[in-house]
Amino acid sequence: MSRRAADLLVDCLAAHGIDRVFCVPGESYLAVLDALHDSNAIQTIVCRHESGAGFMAVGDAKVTARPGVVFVSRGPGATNASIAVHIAEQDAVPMVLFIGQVPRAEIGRKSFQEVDYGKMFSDMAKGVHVIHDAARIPEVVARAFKEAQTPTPGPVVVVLPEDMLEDETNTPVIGPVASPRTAPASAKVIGSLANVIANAKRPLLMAGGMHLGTPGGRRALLAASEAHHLPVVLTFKRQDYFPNTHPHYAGHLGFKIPKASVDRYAEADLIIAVGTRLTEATTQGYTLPEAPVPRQMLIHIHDDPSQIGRNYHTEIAVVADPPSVLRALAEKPTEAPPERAAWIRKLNDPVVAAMAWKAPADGLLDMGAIVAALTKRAAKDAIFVMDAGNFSGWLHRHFPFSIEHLMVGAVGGAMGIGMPAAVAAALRYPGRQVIHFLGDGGALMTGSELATAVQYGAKVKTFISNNNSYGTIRMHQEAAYKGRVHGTELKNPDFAKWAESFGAKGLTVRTIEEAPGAVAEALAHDGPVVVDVITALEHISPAATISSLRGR
Ligand SMILES: Cc1ncc(C[n+]2csc(CCOP(=O)(O)OP(=O)(O)O)c2C)c(N)n1
Repeated sequence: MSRRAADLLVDCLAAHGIDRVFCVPGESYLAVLDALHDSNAIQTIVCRHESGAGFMAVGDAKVTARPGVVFVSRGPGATNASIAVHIAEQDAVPMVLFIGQVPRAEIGRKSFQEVDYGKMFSDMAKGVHVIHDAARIPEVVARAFKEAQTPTPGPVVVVLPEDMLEDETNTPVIGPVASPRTAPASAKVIGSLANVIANAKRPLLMAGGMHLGTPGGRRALLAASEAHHLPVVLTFKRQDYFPNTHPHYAGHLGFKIPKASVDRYAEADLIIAVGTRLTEATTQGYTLPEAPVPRQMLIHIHDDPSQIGRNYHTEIAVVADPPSVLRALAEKPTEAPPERAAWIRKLNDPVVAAMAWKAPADGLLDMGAIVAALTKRAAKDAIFVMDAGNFSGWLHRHFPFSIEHLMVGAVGGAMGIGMPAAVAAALRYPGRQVIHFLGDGGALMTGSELATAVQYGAKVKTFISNNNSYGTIRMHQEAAYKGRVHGTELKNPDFAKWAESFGAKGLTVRTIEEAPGAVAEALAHDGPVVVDVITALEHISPAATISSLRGR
């Protein structure tokens, strides 16, 4: 059966299980929009900025563990979307970005809005594929989805010359290729891991990566920790992988965690890194473990062999599916040496002590008051989305995440992911609370995707920390160039009115006392809400004030 290339492309996406695409339209892929017009299988979500569309795809991938799909136009559209490609690479998230391109006969002439995407994305994407021949659409789409998902997930770019999309072809659809999976670790390997663990006095299980984020992965982590008396420290923005109230919980490896905690973790005589790529944030700048030769024995369990031994001299490398290794370990419980109980307490006690939020003595409002109210009111399976910035620190420190929660944010630290990812999460799980923390800086980067939330009925609850500052950078500025404030101050709109103008509900919180009522009202509202939280810049992070940074 002969059909238009664009129709074949859409059928191929459906065959790969894609049911939603995010886009900003462009004349360079009009034929695909026309094909999507008739698709019952795929919903098109039209966004306000290509970074929003890209971040929605990243957010969708984060909450489904399936590839997110974006369509953007050439040049300006693709350059706007590039931030999401970067984050998909940094965060190891499967994403396929389709870009309309100039007609084939114009390629290479520096035509209107033309870009060489192979060059542009060479340090970000896992692959860039240009489809010159409509007959090869099924093959290239299958390759793109496989590449995006295995072995380490990431972004793949597919370039679609606009005239190719109008060609006729009778090539049949190809479904997904079987995903190559690493074999489970052998009984011998599991036995020797158990043996090493049993002999360690101060082992530390460092858990992260996408595979452990599945419900089964989380259960396996808990079971292995309990079977082997292992304290668990989670990597950056993976705080939902292990119950934060469990006595084995040792905290998370975010930015600006107290030095005392890092020093305690460093006392470990064995680090078992599972699922994580041991990136800069996780390893506290390659100090935990210390690169290139750790001070303690390092076991690294990952399903991608290229991730093991990259920065670290690793004594035991296990190339296997991380949840399956943990499940197998859980079936071979060990006794711990007598010192272990004290070690577990040493790591857990400070976390417990820091978790409960206490109203600050100066009475100033910060995001802690919102977190305290959410701790009482958020649903057991609420999804927490956070943009990048210091405001998220209160959530990291004071909210007791369980393995039913989901935490979504950019490990790679991109501002602007918050609102789009929250919209994507709310569309994917319309029955769950989606609670979104945002700064006033990030709010005006991609906050206009609130329009997309209203358009598609995504009931996102956004809490904006409004401190009239790019606060995180102000903090660094105060530390490096005391008192020389420049380029970090902001003048904001009234965010409650701003929200109302989109058709969302707008609320304002000015005092600690107002926080519980506003949280209750926001959660009860059947639609998107923005709460403008007028936070004190003095409380620049959960651990510091501007005065303390200035040495007062
Ligand atoms: C896209 C992008 N641009 C710039 C930065 C650098 N940066 C990190 S945090 C931050 C300030 C965030 O300000 P805001 O959203 O108001 O939150 P706050 O730090 O005040 O809590 C900036 C500019 C970044 N991470 N991402």
